[in-house]
Amino acid sequence: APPLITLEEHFVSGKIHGATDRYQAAFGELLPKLQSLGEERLKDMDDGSLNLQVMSHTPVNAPADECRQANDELAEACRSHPTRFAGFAMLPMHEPAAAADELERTVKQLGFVGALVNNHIEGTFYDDEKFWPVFERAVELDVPICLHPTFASEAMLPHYKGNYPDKTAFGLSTAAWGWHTETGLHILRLFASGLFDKLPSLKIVIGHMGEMLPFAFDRILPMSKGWGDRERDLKMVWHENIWITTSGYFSLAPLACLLQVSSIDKIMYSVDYPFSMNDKGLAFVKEMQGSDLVNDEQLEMICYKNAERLLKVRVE
Ligand code: GRE
Ligand code: ZN
Repeated sequence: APPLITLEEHFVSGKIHGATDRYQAAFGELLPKLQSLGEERLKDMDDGSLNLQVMSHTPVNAPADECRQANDELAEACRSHPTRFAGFAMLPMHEPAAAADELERTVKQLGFVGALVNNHIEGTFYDDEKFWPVFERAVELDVPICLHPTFASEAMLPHYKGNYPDKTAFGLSTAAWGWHTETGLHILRLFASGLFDKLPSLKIVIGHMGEMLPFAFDRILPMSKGWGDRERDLKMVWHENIWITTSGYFSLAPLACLLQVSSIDKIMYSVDYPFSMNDKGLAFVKEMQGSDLVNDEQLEMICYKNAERLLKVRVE
């Protein structure tokens, strides 16, 4: 297989209040992997023939000082293993001015390659202009912002509750459905708000084979023409501003759909470690390689070349 870069790979920092407890409760057996910024993580990377992992914190809304501390901790790990680790910043999005400044600090002083932000703050999405200074700063710094699913707000939770146990509702509100539909919705909201007219070179990354948007694209597109007086239509924005990773998905059917609606230079491999494992990712890379969906050159773009260009990194 070609060299591999992954971009949705998580850790949990002891500096973030409540984060360890939350992940202990929900994903206890994964906690050692989430906490590892060294040996165990590197071993798992080797198991998946993974060259470079871009790390980010798991979804938690944290105050600015805790974000700074977690980012410093991540930067230290990246300094210790500069050829294996890179960082996406954790930002206090509820304080947009501080979030923009922290993005700048982490990129300029810590060498981070962008940020990964939660999909919403208790149900408030970033089509609200108060958040746009963060996107403006990302454009100035020429780094991407990854929109990552986060836990449903209190107001959204009843939407997932039904005639089944709460554990089922939790699954429905997270990785089985809600995380992805809500992140797909967010991309459409950002488009409809005119954000991409204001910032035509903004770079947004989404995971999970496009958060359900590729499958629905041909139904959404004609309707989206009525969403305000946009300079570029949704299709142009999709091709020019949105990068998509394969994180958490390891099958050819969604990839085939993604390839049909997207530009090959916007598709990037990722795993979503440790919620998915790197060896499973490697098996999928080999499956892609053996399929007739992509040729060798396209596979290289997906595996590392597109990420190298977007993040301005090189694999060794
Ligand atoms: C993720 O960040 O993608 C994630 C979690 C928790 C469980 C599963 C998962 O944060 O994919
Ligand atoms: Zn993730």
